[in-house]
Amino acid sequence: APLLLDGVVPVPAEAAERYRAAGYWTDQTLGSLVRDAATATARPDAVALVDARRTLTYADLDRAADDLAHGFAALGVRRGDRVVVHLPSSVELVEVLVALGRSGVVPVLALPAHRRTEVEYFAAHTEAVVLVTTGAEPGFDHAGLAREVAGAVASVRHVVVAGAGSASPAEAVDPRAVPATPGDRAPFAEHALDDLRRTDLTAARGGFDDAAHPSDVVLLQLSGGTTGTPKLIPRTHADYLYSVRESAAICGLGPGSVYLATLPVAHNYALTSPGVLGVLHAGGTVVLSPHGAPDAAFALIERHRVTHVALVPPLAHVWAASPLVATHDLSSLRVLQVGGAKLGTSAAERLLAVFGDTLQQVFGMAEGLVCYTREGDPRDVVVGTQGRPISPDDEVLVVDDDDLPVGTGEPGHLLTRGPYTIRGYYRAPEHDARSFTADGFYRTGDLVTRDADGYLTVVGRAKEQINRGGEKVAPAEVENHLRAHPDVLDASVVGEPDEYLGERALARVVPRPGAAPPTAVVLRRFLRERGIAAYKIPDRFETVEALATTAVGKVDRTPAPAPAPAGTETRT
Ligand code: J2J
Repeated sequence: APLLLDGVVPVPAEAAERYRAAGYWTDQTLGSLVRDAATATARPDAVALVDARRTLTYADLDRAADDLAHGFAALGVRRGDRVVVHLPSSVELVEVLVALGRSGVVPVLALPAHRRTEVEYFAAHTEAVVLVTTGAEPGFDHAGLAREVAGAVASVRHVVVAGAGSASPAEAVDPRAVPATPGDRAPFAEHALDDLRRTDLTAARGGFDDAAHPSDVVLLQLSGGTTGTPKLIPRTHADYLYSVRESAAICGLGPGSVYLATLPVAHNYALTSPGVLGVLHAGGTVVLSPHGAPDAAFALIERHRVTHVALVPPLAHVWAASPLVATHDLSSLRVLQVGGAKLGTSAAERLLAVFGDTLQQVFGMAEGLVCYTREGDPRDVVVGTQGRPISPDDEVLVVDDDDLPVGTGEPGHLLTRGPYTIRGYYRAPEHDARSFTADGFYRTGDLVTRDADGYLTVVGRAKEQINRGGEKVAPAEVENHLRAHPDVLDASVVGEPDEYLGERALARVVPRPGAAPPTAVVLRRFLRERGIAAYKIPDRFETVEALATTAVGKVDRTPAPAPAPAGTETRT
């Protein structure tokens, strides 16, 4: 039977029945998807994953997932438990996701850029029992962060570190291992990920019996966010994998496909649209790159004969302008996806000119709905729209401020409901009341037009969010951090146009009376020390005497109209 997690809003029974009857929701789980690929395709030796350090076949991945599932079970982690996964794009990230998916444990997907405040919030809000992190990333001490969080959040009993050497293997999978906790903070034990897969040490393997049900929550995705705290998105195996299989088909993935992941794989786009999971479903190969800069990415395309790649607009601009296009053989590329933020028509034209007929626009959201332009679509559709939804049963409404439908081609708020769109966030009932209509439509906060063929064009945004080249920033969250500074009385964060990012963040700061206005350097350092992701730190700071208000006395969040005038303080 399905496991109902508290704090998850289920799809009403009538709709669930319809989605099953239509064949959208199947018995597939994340665990069985990889098992099927490893066996049913009869290609267990095909390469599933490649990163800078390791190459895994489907059989390897299948085995690793089993071993790790047993390892997590040996730690006492059970179906329905939450595990915060804070890993860069890597073979280990995929292994851990499939392992947890197999046993019905629920990963909470932190992004690599997240820092203490965010990771601690995810752990506390979900009452996570394990943190999985890395010891192999230069530049930042992820394991140290995990230890801090584990010490501060009582529910966390284990820290699992990927890429770290096996220090004390005998204790590694013993749930009663000596606490690694200093002082009087909450006790937890630390393990190397590699020790969790050592079958000789998982003699105590018990408890795990391929338990996930297709209606179980497969993972908690991260919302772009509009509020002071990030919202988590519960997706089920059935709804998630429906979107994955259809995405794979729409994007033409098959066993011969090679997908280059340059964006963080923890993000919904690179995971499912069609992303890593789409490729695994299709039996293709995923090449994981730590970043998308042309030198690294083009070399990988050439070496692995990459067929599919997913980009955000700023990266697409860099690719189109790169002189390295001329010196690399990119002829294997068939689909170049751009999504996560609006791609302008002239940028789209430039991509077509440089990369030929490969462009696919992707407009999606971790809450569900994903739209694609399709192979064979007329040029003006590929250039000028963000595609149409995956499913014939994606219900799309374009409405005015009173929720009344507007005409074809008229701009309005995008509302949606369907076989892979959530009905509520995780443990956030008050927020749900604002984000969903009474009959379960998700208010995307996007302003769109829809043409007669159902293609959507994003024309603006009604939600309080800054889309910094695909990275989403909730102004309220950053404002709260700024207000915590002793010399700051008040602050407002707004978007302003940026040639490269599309949009960047401007913080307007009101100093406390009598205090010297804090400089941008001071405020940046302050925000970093608060432990938030670097992409949330405003690009520009302005000191103001008071925040402008609207006629009804609310802070005026109208985006700053013009780019930075010369002489103002900008990025350092
Ligand atoms: C304009 N705005 C876009 C686009 C997303 C595939 C692709 C992207 C995401 C994603 C995703 C846009 N043009 N092409 O999850 O599976 C903005 C919208 C949207 C929000 C969702 C996927 N593509 N956006 O970006 O959850 O405002 O998902 O509501 O991060 O990004 O952000 P996110």
